[in-house]
Amino acid sequence: MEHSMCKFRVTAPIYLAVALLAAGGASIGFAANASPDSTQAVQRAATGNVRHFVMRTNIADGRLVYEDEHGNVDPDLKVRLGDTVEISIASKEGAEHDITFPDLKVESKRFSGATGATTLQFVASRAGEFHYFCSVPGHREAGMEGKLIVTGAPASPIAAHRDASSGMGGVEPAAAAGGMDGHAMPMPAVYAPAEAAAQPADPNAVSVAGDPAAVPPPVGARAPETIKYRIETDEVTGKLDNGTSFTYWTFDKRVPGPMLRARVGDTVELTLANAATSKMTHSIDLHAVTGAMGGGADTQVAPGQQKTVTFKALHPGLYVYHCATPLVPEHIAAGMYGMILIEPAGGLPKVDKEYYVMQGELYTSQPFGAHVHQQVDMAKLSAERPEYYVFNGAVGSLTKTHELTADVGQTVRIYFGVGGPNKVSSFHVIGGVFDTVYEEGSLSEAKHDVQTTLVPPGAAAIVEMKMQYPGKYMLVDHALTRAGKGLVGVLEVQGSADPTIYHVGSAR
Ligand SMILES: [Cu+2]
Repeated sequence: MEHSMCKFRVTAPIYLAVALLAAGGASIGFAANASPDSTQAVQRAATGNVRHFVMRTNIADGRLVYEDEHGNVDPDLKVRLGDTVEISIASKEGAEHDITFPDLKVESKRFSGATGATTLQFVASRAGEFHYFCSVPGHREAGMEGKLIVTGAPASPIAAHRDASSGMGGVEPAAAAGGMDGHAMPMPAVYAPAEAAAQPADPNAVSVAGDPAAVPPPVGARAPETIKYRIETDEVTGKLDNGTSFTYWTFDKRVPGPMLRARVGDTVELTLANAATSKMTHSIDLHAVTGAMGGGADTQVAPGQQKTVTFKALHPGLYVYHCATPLVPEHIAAGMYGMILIEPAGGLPKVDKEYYVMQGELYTSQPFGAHVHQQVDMAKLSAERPEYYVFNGAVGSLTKTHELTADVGQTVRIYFGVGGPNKVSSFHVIGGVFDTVYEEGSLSEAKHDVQTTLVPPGAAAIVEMKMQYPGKYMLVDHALTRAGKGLVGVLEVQGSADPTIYHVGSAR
């Protein structure tokens, strides 16, 4: 901050007079800080034409973008030095956005489908190329970035006059500008990207830990039919760990989202409803769907809206679903993944217990264990350096909040998947050997007697174990550093111990 202010004094003697005007009654940007004379001041600083741009946000080719009125994506905004730049901008797809010119210290207020269009206005009093982008975390990375190109020479002595003021050394630019014009100029706040101070954990954070026992009943031997599902996307302040909260984006307020279950040949009608309280667009791409980007393109749902797609389950197996709204890995890391099981004709062999477990990782600004409200760190997401690894959404989901249980003699089946978004799991149960593994979620072939099975992001495995000895069996990723970052679960098996299977001491 100190450094940037110094830099500002040396290099930017108020080249840019900024005023922001409200459109349609929406108050925006710096208007709240502007003096009643600010518009007047801008009029004096502006020496060129007023250049009006109508823009909107959209989702195009899997990216979040700005569009101009001709449909150009992330357009170059070309103006001449001294022009007044006026931008009217709206959220076409409904999610919350802004438009920020950090080099010029100009940013709009956040706007969404609910707020309607907003307008910002400023004078281009410095030549050059200046990036604009959306400062909502993840949106710039998802595609919302363009350039303002300011060309030409100063059209009046004002700029030269102001250049001369750069000799004022440590004088505050606002004071300098005010002195020159005899009016207080509206000084933009210093643009502060995501590096805001850590917020305290929210004491009202709710549990999003998915219950591993929340498995729909087996399909059995029935004929194909049409089944209907409705899932709601919700953005909730959830408990990531004791003393740590996080803003989760979820399917049905839990992580993973609900397990769906159908049989091959079924027609599945799926409605995705985005809660009115959401700030983001959300969607669903089911890996069990053939065509249409798994439903991802047709289910982009704005806050307060819903959309329905219908698909036929052509392939049996266990499939991941996830949100497919840019920036997709950001939505997945925030908790937007789940699984759909498509049973083969005749169903799966009967077992005593079925569980639903998914692994994911979180990229937070503060380190693992910090007692704060964790924010997403886009640089760590980009570098694939997570702070947390979790089963079912949160630290302790499968050790404290929920537990997997079985009795000696029972057969346990775990539907295991990796939401990721990035990390492969070496799924292992400490103390157990998988009697059967359906690798990669494929039911075409079973493997037997497996210690650890590899599950990539966006994939699944079905593992089965007949529990033959009591005790605590630990669910882990055998990349065991991750156990210290939250990734551990417990399967508690009760019953009598058979000493021929295991006992302490010498052979009898
Ligand atoms: Cu989403």
